Amino acid sequence: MKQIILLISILIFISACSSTAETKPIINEPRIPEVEEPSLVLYPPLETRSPNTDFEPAFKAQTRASSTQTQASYSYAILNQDLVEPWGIDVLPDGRLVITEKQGRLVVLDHDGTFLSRISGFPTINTQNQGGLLDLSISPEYEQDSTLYFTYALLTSQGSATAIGRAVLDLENERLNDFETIFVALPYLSGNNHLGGRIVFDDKQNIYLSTGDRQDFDRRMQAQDPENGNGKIHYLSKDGEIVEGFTTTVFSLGHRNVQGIAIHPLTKEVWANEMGPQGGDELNLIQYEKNYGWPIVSYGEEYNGNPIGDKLTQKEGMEEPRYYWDPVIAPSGMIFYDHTMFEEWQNNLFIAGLRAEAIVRIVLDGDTVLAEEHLLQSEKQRFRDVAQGIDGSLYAITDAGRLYQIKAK
Ligand SMILES: [Ca+2]
Repeated sequence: MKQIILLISILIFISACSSTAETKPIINEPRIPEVEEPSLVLYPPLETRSPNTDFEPAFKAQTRASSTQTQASYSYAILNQDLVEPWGIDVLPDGRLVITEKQGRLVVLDHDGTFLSRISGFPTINTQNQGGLLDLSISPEYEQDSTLYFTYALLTSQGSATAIGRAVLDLENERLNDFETIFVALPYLSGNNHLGGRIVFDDKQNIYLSTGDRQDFDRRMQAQDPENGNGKIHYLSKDGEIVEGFTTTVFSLGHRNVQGIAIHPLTKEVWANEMGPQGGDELNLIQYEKNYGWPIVSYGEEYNGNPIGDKLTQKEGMEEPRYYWDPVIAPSGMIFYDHTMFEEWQNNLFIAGLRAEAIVRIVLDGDTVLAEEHLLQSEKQRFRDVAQGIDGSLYAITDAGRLYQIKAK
């Protein structure tokens, strides 16, 4: 027994020494010149489990980058736990929260999580499996038009498809007025999975919308077909039309199931995460007309262990993910943080992690991942989406129906 205690003590001592020894020096150089950033302390990578595959990353820090920890003290609270399968969250200009529930309802909460109303009135939606009422975004001119944009698995007699609709929110009468579907990513198909569905506006008031490959093995190649609406990121006007100067809504192709899109506050780059196969979740920098490889290249494998295609991770004409996770984190909604409440979080990505059961913070250095942190891991929640409050706090919703808020202390 004594020997065991001694052995454990030695092991604890060695691991304490090695983690200190591996802690890298504080990086003082600002990574984006316009912004004075506080110091970032780097630690060994968070992920220590064996990967599912034996692929080599294409460049340093393409996976298992250093980890870091938020230096500021913060607190968090569960503001509401009565949401029913919430999927998307956004913030009104007055700080109130609008949240979609998968079965087809919009919930309005006060900034402190107090329930205000639950509103229905959506078109016919396929709510099976990964279908449902999905994401939402306030109109870029919300203060003038009170309009909300929604994504959903529109259900018709020919099957379902990822669609965008918009309506005017009438808070006084607790209803949505003038609901109209403005875009459908064709074709309609049977099946209820890999529907993408994230929506974000850029500063030109145009929309980025993600779609998915619709999961079935024999449909995957749709992602490579520029004429097909699935497995893409679409770029649309706020009326759901092709943007002036473009010839198609397809902005990028070769996506499996993009569940998070965000625009960098300074560079205006479009970043997207992607639910990969086993061991192949990705973070991509999205550029026009680029091919992101699915299902030709991937760092993952089938969930039964079979290889994807010819087991390639790189191919000419196909973009490398800027980062990948093996094992997967199942990334969902994502934002760039842009507020002074947490100076050290400025321009960092925050990704809701379903499988990770954490809010994943990613610190970027240009197009490379510098560090990763998992927040609220002790809560053991499947995080579905995140949003930034008007006060700079961070909100997150979970599959179990919780609304969290993280604030600086
Ligand atoms: Ca890819």
